[in-house]
Formats: sequence, C-alpha cells, structure tokens
Amino acid sequence: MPTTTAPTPALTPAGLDHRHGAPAATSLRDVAGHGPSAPLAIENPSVRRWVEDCIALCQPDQVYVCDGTIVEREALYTKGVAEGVFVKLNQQKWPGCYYHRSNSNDVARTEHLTFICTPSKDTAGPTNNWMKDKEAYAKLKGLYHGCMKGRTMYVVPFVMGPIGSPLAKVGVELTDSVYVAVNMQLMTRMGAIAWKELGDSEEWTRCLHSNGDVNPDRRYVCHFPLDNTIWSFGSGYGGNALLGKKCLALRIASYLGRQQDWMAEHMLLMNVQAPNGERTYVAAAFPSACGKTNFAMLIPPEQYQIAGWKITTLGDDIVWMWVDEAGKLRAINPEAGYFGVVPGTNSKSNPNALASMKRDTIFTNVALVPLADGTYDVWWEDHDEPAPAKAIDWQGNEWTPASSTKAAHPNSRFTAPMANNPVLDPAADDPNGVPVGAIIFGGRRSKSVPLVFQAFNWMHGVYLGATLGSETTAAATGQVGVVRRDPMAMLPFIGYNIRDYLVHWFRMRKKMADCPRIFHVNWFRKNAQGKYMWPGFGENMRVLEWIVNRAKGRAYAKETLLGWMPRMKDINLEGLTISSDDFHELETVNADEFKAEILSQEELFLKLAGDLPKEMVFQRELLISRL
Ligand code: OXD
Ligand code: MN
Repeated sequence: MPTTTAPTPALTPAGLDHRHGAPAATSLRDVAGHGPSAPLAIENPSVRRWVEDCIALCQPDQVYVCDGTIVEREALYTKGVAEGVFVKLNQQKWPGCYYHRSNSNDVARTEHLTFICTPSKDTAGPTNNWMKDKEAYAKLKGLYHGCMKGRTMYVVPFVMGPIGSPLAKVGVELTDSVYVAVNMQLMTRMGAIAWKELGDSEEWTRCLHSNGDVNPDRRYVCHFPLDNTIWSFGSGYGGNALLGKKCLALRIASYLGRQQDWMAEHMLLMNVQAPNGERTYVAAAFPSACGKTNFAMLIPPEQYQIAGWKITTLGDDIVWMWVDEAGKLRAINPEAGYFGVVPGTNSKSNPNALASMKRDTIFTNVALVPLADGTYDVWWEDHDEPAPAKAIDWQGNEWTPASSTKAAHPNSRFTAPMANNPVLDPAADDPNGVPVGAIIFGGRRSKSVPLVFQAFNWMHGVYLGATLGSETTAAATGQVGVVRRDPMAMLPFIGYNIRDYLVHWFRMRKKMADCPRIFHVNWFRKNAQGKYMWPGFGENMRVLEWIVNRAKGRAYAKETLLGWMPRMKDINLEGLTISSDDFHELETVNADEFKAEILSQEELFLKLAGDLPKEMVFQRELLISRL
C-alpha cells in the first residue's frame, strides 16, 4: 500500500451547505431571484401543483428537475464533490465510483422514528409507531418550513418495477440531498422515463425528503398510506431517505397491495437453472443484513457448476407478487439497483457483489484510503486486501490496523446499478415478471432452528413466516444479537395493521390455482463451541437443490414435528467435510427447545391479542399437539 500523502478531504455532513455549483441547467429553476427563472419542466398538472406547494413550503434557492441521464449523473457528482458530499475515488481502480460519509448519528434505519400516519391507530396496528395524520402533517410542516433555504431542491421522478409491468408504480421524490438524487438514479428507473410512464395520471407517490439539520431529535420518517404520501425529515440514510425503497416499495406498496390484491415483500428473487435447462424462480425473505444479497448472487460449488447448475439474480431486497390469469403467483423486483451491506464482502463470500461494485458505485461509510498520488481507495473489514497502513474511518478519524475500532461501519453500504451484476437474470427487466416456484423464510438463529424444512402446506408456511425469529443486526439502530419476532422479515416494513397483513397472506392462497411450496432455512446455527455448523455461502446451493426438487415433487423428505425435512442422504454433501453426527446436530429438533420457542412467540401473539387470525391460532395448536 503506498504511503498516505493525500490530504483528508473536508466532508460536509449531509444537509449543511449546498450553495455552490450547479448541475446541467436545462431544467434548473432559480426561485431565489438571483439568475434567470425557468418554468418547471413538469407537464403532469398534479405533479406541478404539488411541487409548487412544496417549493412554497421548503423555500429552496433553486429547483432542479432530474432527467436521469448519465451526463446529469456526472454533473451531480461534480456538484457533490464541490460541496464535500462526495469524494471521487481513484478512477483507474474504481471507474465512476464515489465515496460518501454520512453524519455519524445517521448510519442506519431508525425504526423508532418511523411512523404510519392515519386517522385511526387501528389502521397502523400494534407493531407500527402511529401518529394521527393531521398531527404528523402539522408537525412536519413546521420542520419543512424554509428548510431548503440556500439549498437546491431536486425533483426526482422515478418508476418502481420494470416499465410496462402491471404493478409498476411512479413516484416523485423532492429532496435537498444530491446524494439522494444520485442514489435514486442508481436504485430506480429514474428521469424522463417516469414522466412517460405517468402521463396525466394522478396516481403516483408523493415523496418529500429533507436532510434538515440531520438531528435525531428532529428526525421523522412518516408514511401516509391513505394519501399515497411519504414525508421524511432529518436523515440522509438510505432506508430513511431513498424513498422509493423501504418507504414506497414496502410500506406504501404493502398497503396498496392489500387494496389491489397483490403483495409487497422483503424478499430476494433468484433463478435456479438445472443442468437440463429447467428454471425455478425462488423468492426468499430474510431480515435485514441476514444474507439476502449473498444468497441472491450465490455461486454454486464447483461440481454443481461442472454439472451445469446456474444461479441468476432478479433482486436482492424487495419483491412484488401478483396472481396471473392462470392462477400462478408471479413476481417482479421493483428496484433497479442494490443498496447492500459492504463489510464481509470479498471474493469468497460474494464475488458477484464485488463485481457489481467495481464501477459506477457509491460507497457509504466504508473506510477511505488516501493514496500517494492524491487519489483515494476504499477498504472495509474482511476485504480481500489486507488492512491499509493508514485510513480514514467511517467517522472521519485517522485509523490504523492497531486501532481498536472498526474502519468501516458494520452497516456501511454500496449502491450499484443491477446491470453491473455478472449474474443478472435476463428476466430482471421483464414487465411480465417470473412465476414463483418456492418461497423461503429464514432468520439468523444460533440455536434450536434446523438447517432446512418444508411447510406442510401454504397455511402452515404462512404461520412459519409469521413467527419468523431472528437475531438483530446493525441494519437498524438498537441492540444487536437479540432474537426478535420478525414476521415475514417485514416487521419494520408492513405499512398497515399486521392482522390484516396476515389475513392477506392467507387469502392470497385462494386466488392461486397452485401455490409455491414454502420452506424455512437457517444458515447460522452454532455448535456448543460457538462455531457455525453449516458452511453457508455457495454451499447453500446444496439446500437449494433439495428445495427445488421438493418444489417440483421429486425429492424425499421425512415428516417431523416442524415440517418436511431432508435426511442426510437427501442432500448432496459430496465434497463437503461434514460428519453424519454434525449433520444430525444441524437438523436436530429438540421438543423442549421448541416449547421455549413457542413461548417466545407469545411476544407477537400478545401484541396481536384478540386480533390474531384464526388460522394462526389453529397452526399453533397443531404445532403444540405435535410436540
Ligand atoms: C435494507 C434493510 O437496507 O433491510 O435493505 O435495512
Ligand atoms: Mn432490506
């Protein structure tokens, strides 16, 4: 590693001074009176009216309407570099890549500051923070008032979903963050294409975002599902600020899906192609930072590759599903990019993610490494390359391998367009989506929960999903490593009452002629010595093969009290050094441990109290009777 002579770049915390520079001027409107004033380049009357209202409220100096072009992206980066929001990385090593460091109080989703805002609390249900909609509007209006003085307001039109898909949805985000504007270009189908998709329609999601002064005491992520509106203030963090993602594609979309008979889920979507060319599309729900990106981009072990197995990715975080005329569940990924966790990514854990972030990527809160020629590299824990002699850590402090702190924040992220993924599935952009052959639920459980089992049927599968437990991670603020119930990995993302959400899952079955088989996996079980018992990563292909074969009615399974489970000989373990004792331990179901598990599910059941769908009660009774 060359010696570090480059100066520490002066990064302005997001949300402070945005006064200098200007992007391409074609659709720039100067509202502060110094310079030429252009009309807003927005044809849709309902959007134009709303933008005018928001300008009056937020009082930006300038308004810039994004067109989604590469030229624009470069202009935005140039502006962001001038403002200290971005650092350009060494372009030989990282073509088109930039670095961003957020305010250190703003590095993860803030679930306690995230609200569902409706007239009645019952619409939000017992698992969401609720604010009366009128009160939320009043409170946030006070915060937005004049908040963009001295700043540029970016008008970001975007589409969630492949263009022309029956589920594709248009949103318009207004933001004072150039970081958010560029991220939205990477994560969604952004720009002129959205105006075309929208036409004159009034059906679009109104997304207003301001970094404010990035103060956690004035931070709110508010959803108004009845108004198709999102208001986010005081945070520049991805999940709080890129409003197309968690806010629209999960919280608002889950609410719309229930009204319109479709589903928005926190799932990856992948294709498993067998040697004979047969394709099985698999959707899998794991809580945040439990390996969805790694699983979606899995590289099969060598003997599988030689035999002709292939894995391709459609999405790594969100899936929208509907039932087609033939009664088949179909799915699309509404996003166009990845916002993935960086630490731990290396050529062993996820070579495809590494390849995806090789160009045109934003790195947020990893370590910045000054190089001898005055340019910058990046580094993170568990990188292939050894730690640099000196770096600037995610908080902007000098870091050396002797430091006791982490160089990259555990929730540091990369934003990359999905087109970068070497194993992108050809159907990722298909408006008709793909048929779902299997649904997998999984959590991070060091004890009790076996490697894999299959639900007896859809109803049982919904119960498994609804009672999913996982140890918490750094993706949200709060204690890490405690088991919490995370129904369908959607606990922080269900945009309405969980009771109605579960009923919706049960009801969707009635629309399907045949339904996908449902499975449960746990890659994280540990032995008495605290070591992981399953190698995970590419080796998960072995479990996936059994899942695909079960979904196609081909593989054997034994009946257990939890569900259908493979025997050792039903899983291809060739080339793996796992003893039969270890495999049996990995698949052990201990009735006493499961009694405790059922007790710990009470936490969720109590919250739902009298509102628990009856199917859930019956499934629990059946499980207890099997114990
Ligand atoms: C994410 C999350 O960023 O789930 O995907 O937190
Ligand atoms: Mn996620």
